[in-house]
Amino acid sequence: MPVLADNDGHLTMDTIDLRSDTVTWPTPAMREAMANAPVGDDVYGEDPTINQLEAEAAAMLGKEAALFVSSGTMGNLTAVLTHCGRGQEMILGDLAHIFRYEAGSAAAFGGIQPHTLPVQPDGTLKLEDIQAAIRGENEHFPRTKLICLENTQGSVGGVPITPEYTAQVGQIARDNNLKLHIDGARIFNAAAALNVPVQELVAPADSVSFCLSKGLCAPVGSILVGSKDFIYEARRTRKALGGGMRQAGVVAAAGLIALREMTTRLADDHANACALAEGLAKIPHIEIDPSRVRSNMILFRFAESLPISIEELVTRLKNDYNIVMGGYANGRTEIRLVTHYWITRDRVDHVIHAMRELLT
Ligand code: TLP
Repeated sequence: MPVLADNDGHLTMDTIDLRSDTVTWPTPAMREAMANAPVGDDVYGEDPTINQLEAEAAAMLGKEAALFVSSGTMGNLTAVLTHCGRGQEMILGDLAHIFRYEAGSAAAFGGIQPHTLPVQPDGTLKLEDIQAAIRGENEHFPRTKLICLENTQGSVGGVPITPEYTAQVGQIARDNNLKLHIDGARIFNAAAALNVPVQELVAPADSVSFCLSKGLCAPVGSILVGSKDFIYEARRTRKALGGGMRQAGVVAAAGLIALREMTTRLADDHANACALAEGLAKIPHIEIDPSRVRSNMILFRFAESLPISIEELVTRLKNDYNIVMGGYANGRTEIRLVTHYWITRDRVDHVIHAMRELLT
């Protein structure tokens, strides 16, 4: 996600940082848990905090096993490399994070060919497109192995994907002997937005990766879940990628708090995103449809009538109001703002106030 302006590297806890939920600081409870975490060597399987985190994560997602990885990108890459061999194909959206923002890692490290389909405004891939993209057996064709969905779908504005749709894609996968992976970086946001248990959202998937380090506030880490056999293989893949960690219980301790305490409060972030969008909609030169806000993301445009350049506006927001604003989404046509734990309602009000002062 390209950023609008470089910050000077001096962001403080007072800064209102709307660029992403990846910017969230760990909470005081997380820092304390990290300091006191029991640890061991996780490559030997001996870190009690990691083992606890993996067990709780698997149970929460309704899968047999889990693997702690360093990032969402590593979770997705580990999954894709475990499911697919060289020269094989994965079907995924043309706006998928795996396709757009993961440095071509599946191609670079796995020789895996992406077969992209247009992401619809509701975040889905058309079922008929998926069906048509699956290759038949023919020596000319790559073999299709995997379908990837993203939930919430980031590039269309954090749209949650329903369990009904996911079940339909899961059925197509099973009928064609394919695997289904969900990039669930924000799967708990999706569950909160749809008000359904997270297990239901991911039940049709063979693997799911989700991030502890976004709206859940942990400083580092993601989790990959799936069957015992899949996670056994994924552990080898992670090792091959250099992702085997040692006394990483220090960071997993924050992950446990993320899972236990932060997954239940995400509706607050969604309500704040709605309030922010509604406030911005009343300000001149801003084009926004608040009804598009479905989770913790807001996409909007500045009108051509904007009296100052976007770069100048961003600089003034930072210098005069301590607000760090978004990145471009969708090829510089829209700007993205993301709410999270540190964007409280009074901070939302401050952002609306600042924008109104600068634009009227
Ligand atoms: N997304 C980041 C940027 O990379 C764009 C953000 O600010 O939203 N899947 C999805 C759907 C993601 O949004 C992200 C991060 C990832 C995977 C990768 O996670 P990390 O950054 O931990 O590798």
